Amino acid sequence: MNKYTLSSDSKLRSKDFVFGVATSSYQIEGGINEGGRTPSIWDTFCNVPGKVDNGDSGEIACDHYHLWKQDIEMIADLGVDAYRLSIAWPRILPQDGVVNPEGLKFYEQIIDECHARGLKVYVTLYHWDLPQYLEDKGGWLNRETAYKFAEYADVVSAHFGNKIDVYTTLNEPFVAGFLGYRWGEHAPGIVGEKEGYLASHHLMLGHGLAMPILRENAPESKHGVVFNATPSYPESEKDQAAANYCEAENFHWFIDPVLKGEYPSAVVEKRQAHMPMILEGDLEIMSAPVDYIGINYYSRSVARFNQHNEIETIKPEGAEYTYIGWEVYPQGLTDLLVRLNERYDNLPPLYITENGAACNDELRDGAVNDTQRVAYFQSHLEALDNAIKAGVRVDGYFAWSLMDNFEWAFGYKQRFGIVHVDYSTQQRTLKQSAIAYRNMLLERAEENK
Ligand code: IFM
Repeated sequence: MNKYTLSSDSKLRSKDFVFGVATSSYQIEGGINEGGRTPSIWDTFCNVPGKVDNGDSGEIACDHYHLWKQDIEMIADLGVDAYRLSIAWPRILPQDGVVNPEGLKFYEQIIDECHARGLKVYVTLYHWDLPQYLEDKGGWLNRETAYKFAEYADVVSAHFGNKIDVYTTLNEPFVAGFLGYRWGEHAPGIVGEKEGYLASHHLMLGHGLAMPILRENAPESKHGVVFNATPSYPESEKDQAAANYCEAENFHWFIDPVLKGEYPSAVVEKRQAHMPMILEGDLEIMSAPVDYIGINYYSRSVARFNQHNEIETIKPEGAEYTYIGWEVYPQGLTDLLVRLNERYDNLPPLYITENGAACNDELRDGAVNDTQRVAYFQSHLEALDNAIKAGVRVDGYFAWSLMDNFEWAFGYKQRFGIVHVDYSTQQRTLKQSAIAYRNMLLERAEENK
């Protein structure tokens, strides 16, 4: 397929709908010891044997620290409207309270180059690279880190102001809180039920503390937060409560404080012994109004009660899976968006801030014919359009990811890029999925002339 096709009445054809590509700092930058940056928890974690496949790390990654200019040219050539990136906290504040002008300059030149090429800039402040000096004081288990995050948000937004078109406080607090501090699969590798809930409470508190600061410093920009959300389905009718609980714990726990000013009662009851200390006023801070919510969607989960009446998730037989082992389930995107719209009366406009697939790509004769990924994007764009037609307001869509990069605990083996990266030469090659994206966007631009 040379081009994703949009139906003649597709809402995605509108010139106001934002199409973009997304990346994050630790996954692409490299240059970990350059420009005054100090270590983040991911540098430390990657050095622990056995934590990351193949002993990989973000030390060099896509060398975007040096190749940023050509990468932005490549993004602009795709014909997208926007680029979603993240800022590495330890580049901006390499020591507690010390601002690094070189770090600010690095991002400033990227933002300027994007604007010069007509791209809007969506910046995430926290995509998991917490400065190690804060982890040494307890990281997200320490309430103080939420206040440190607000200080960091202040430094960035005071410097850039309205120049950043869209600010995101956190990317996927579920992953940062639960994979990092509950299950130990991500940095800093802490395992503990109480710890997971405490860290996630402090993450959301940090989000809430940052919101008024961002608004003050960048009154014309938009401000919000990004969640990963996996809709759950019951294996059979008797498992409906299991599926409901999975959604409550995996994403209502994070979104409800923002949109309802409370934690979901199902989780509070079931995890009573592990609830964090919630101070008076915390939920009020966390529920500061947001201009948008970003949703990262990849797949669904299927839940059931096992013989001990415990909830477990299963992998349905006969379903299609990507190389990373995630089920391809486009209907889940429609269902998820419709469910969110039904659950929250005050749902702000949404963006799909990430969607994509990790496939077993092969570069042959200078081309990557990533048919599974192409089909994945086509079906998910249709699923998104169906949700919009069903009444959900979604203002944009970002493909994850611009290019292959450091896929956290999976290292470089899992490739999510629409652009192939040869890590030995840093050569970038547009995969068929990128070409199809570009052709769709070219056609849309023609139509909207
Ligand atoms: O690569 C990640 C990204 O950093 C956050 N969302 C999910 C992606 C795929 O795992």
